[in-house]
Amino acid sequence: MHYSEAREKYMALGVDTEAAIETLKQVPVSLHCWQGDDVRGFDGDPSKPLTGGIQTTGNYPGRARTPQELMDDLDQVLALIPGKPKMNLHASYAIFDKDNGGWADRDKLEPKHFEKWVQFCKERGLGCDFNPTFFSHDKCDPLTLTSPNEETRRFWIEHGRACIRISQYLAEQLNDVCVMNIWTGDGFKDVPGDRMGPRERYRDSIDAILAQPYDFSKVKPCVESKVFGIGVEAYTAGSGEFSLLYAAMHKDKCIPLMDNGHYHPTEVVSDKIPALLTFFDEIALHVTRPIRWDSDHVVLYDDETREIAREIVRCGGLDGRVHIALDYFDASINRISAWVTGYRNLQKALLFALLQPGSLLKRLQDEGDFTRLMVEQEQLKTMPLGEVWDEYCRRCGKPVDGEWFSQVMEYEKNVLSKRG
Ligand code: RNT
Ligand code: ZN
Repeated sequence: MHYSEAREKYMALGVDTEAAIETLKQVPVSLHCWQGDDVRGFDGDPSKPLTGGIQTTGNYPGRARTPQELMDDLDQVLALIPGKPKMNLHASYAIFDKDNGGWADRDKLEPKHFEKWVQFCKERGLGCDFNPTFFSHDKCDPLTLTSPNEETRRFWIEHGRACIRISQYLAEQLNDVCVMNIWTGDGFKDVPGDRMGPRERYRDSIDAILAQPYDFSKVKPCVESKVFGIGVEAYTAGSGEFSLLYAAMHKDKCIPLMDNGHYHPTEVVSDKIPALLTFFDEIALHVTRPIRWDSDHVVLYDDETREIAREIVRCGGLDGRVHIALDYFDASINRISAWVTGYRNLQKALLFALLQPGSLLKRLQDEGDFTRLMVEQEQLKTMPLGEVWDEYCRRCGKPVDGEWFSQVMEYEKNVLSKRG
């Protein structure tokens, strides 16, 4: 089947594939830098393990070990993904060199440590999101923003404030919104003796971070919740209620962030999107794939990814109300392929969502015609999405499915396999 036939088929449903393609080209989706090096960053000892309730598994060869290697890998990814990517950096990816005074601790980070990233983004026409890094560092005691030790807590507040200044710099330099996500893994392995103290300190710490001036139309601090992490199974300070309420009580300066790996297994973020958008002007998402826990597997073109995309689209999320980012890290397969697969799958899910006859489905529901609603929704699953997807990739100047993997293998052979 050709694209033109697929277009006709969708037209018969009242769906305009041309409009869907044009819309999707303009939807920013954040590409997380941390898939390329297993979340290690450049500011610490690379031989030390990740700490703070997140973990990567696997040791596939070819991990990026330097800023240059990571940028080279990102260029491979960028060549193979359609749409409008923007970068997503963690503070631990600061680039230190002789020209900018060498290594600096996290409380002393400055915009100059991200100058090379700004250059990278400018040359490629990308915006950039940012994240303070409250994990994998000596000053985690192991708590950070919730620590009862004032010196520790101060250090991490200063880190957060430095990151606000860096986010403001990124937004200004790249003339684009910078979403700055606050996530800490602070919590306890076993039954706590005090659940409220850490949460009060967390609240006060976020207050202190957000007291650093920034332009809220350009810098969007957010608070990411989590149900539990490895090693902190019994209690997480930044729980769902805590984070959502913090954002709700501070709507003039921050927004909530939902990561779909951070809830109980039968809860779905797709359903939470309209719930939050009923009250918030803007929300942020981390799209990932949890298997049994927050395992951060590569995003697939699966039911929940499609449902998340459908809610983003039909709740008007593409008009800047939903900030979309990817968040997964698989070290057991080729990392470029992992990056590209997840990014393309999210794009595909968004295209699927844009090709839904929204007003028909809404009308059937409002009229109580649930029989036909089910039938229509099921039929949509076998509409010729693939033809529209291929056309979208071509119009973005990017390879269609079946054309990109050999390029990744070529790069693995010539570059990745030669890394020690
Ligand atoms: C961890 C959170 C957080 C991290 C990144 C690296 O559970 O999802 O967003 O994955 O900041
Ligand atoms: Zn996340």
